[in-house]
Amino acid sequence: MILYRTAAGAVMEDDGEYRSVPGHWDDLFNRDDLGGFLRGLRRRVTPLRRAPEAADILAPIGSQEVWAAGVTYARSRTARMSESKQAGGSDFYDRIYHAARPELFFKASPHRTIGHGGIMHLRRDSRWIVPEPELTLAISRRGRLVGYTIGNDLSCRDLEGENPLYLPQAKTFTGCAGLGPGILVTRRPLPRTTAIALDIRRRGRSVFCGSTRVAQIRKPLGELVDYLFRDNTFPSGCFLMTGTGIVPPGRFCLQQGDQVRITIAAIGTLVNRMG
Ligand code: DO4
Ligand code: MG
Repeated sequence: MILYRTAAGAVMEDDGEYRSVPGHWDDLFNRDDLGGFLRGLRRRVTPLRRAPEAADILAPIGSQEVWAAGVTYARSRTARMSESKQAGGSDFYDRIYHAARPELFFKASPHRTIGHGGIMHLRRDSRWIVPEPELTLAISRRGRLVGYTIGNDLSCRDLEGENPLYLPQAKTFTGCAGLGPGILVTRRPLPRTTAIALDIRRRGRSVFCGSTRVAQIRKPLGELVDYLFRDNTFPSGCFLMTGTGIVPPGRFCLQQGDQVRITIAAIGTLVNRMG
C-alpha cells in the first residue's frame, strides 16, 4: 500500500485502487497500527473514480524533520575522498565508512522539502551540484518503521570538498530535499536485491544514468535508526535518507532545467526539475 499526501488530504493506493484516508497527516504517520488501519479502509471506503493527478501530489511530509546518513556505500566513500583530497579531508571519509557510529546529519525541514513534480533549487554559490538518490525511511515518533519513500539529497560537492565544516551549507538550503511520491507502508525489510536507479535528463536526453542495490548499503538500516534516536526526540516522527550509492563521474554538475528521475520499483519514481 502506498500512502500519498494530496492537496485534498491523504490518499492510499492498493492494487491499482485509490481511496481517501481520513485523518491528519501527522496522526496517520504516527499510528502504531497504520498498516492495519489502511487495510481496514479497503472494506469500508469506496474507491475513488480516478487516481490523483500528479500535480495534486504533495511531498509526503507534515511536521517531520528530514535527516540523512552519509558514506554508507563504498561509492560515496570514494567520491568524498577524491573531492576533499586537496583540502586534506579524505581520511575522515575512509574512517567514517568503517566506524561503528554512522555519519548522520540534519538535511531539511518540511519547508525545504520538495515533492514529486516540484522544482528543486540549485544553490547559486556552488559550481558542482549533484543529486543523491536515496532509499528513505519514514519513522514514527516512537522510532518504529512506518515505511519507505524515495529521497534526493541534493548536494554541493565543491563546498563539502573544500572543507568538511561546510557540510551544512552543502546539504541544507532552500529546495534541497526531494521526497516522494508516496510512502510504501510496511514494517518488512525491503528485499536486498531492490534496485535504486537514477536518470538525469537534459533537454529530453539522458545525460547520466546509474543504479545500485539496497544490498550495497554497508550498515543495517535498523542500526542507523538506533543511532538517530539516541538522545534525540522527534515529536512528529522523521525521515532518514540512507545515503547514496550513485555518484555521477568527474565534475558532472546539474544545470537549471535538468530533470532528475529516481526509481525504486516497489515505491515509484520521484521526478523533479532543477531550478
Ligand atoms: O559526508 C558527506 C555526505 C555523504 C552523503 O550524503 C551520502 O553518502 O549520501
Ligand atoms: Mg547523501
